[in-house]
Amino acid sequence: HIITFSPHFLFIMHPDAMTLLIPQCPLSSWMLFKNKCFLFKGKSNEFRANWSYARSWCREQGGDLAVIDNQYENGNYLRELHYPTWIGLSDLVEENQYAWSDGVSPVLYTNWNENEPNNAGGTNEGCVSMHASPVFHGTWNDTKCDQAKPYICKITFGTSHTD
Ligand SMILES: [Ca+2]
Ligand SMILES: [Ca+2]
Repeated sequence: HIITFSPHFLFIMHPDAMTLLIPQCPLSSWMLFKNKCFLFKGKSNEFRANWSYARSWCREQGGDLAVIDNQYENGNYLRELHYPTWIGLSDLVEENQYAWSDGVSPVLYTNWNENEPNNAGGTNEGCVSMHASPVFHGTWNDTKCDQAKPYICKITFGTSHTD
């Protein structure tokens, strides 16, 4: 018997009074990966946005831009990566101090491409995207925040975003 429903967990009361917690993503378009739901927005060219808009959009869904914590997780996104794609990392708050846009996740892992981050051409590149080209596939690049790109949102279980 289903007794209650929350955005992220389905609570089921087993006949033997054993309660099961089954992680649920908010909509079927979100995919469950370990303790996160993620949504790849714009992968088929239908929609692209600058980094700030992308972050706002993800927050409106109750999440934030993607946080990537390890190589395994980074690899999980690559199957759908066809164009340089925003993730939640930036150095907008303090130059050269890269932080995740949810404001709480520590930077546990980075996958910079060779010679990145580089503020290319002496410009202030502040937002991070994943390369989609065959050669640099899945590596990270600091780039200009006002470029329109696909993006990845995440919702992490056990946290809620308050802004
Ligand atoms: Ca920078
Ligand atoms: Ca760069």
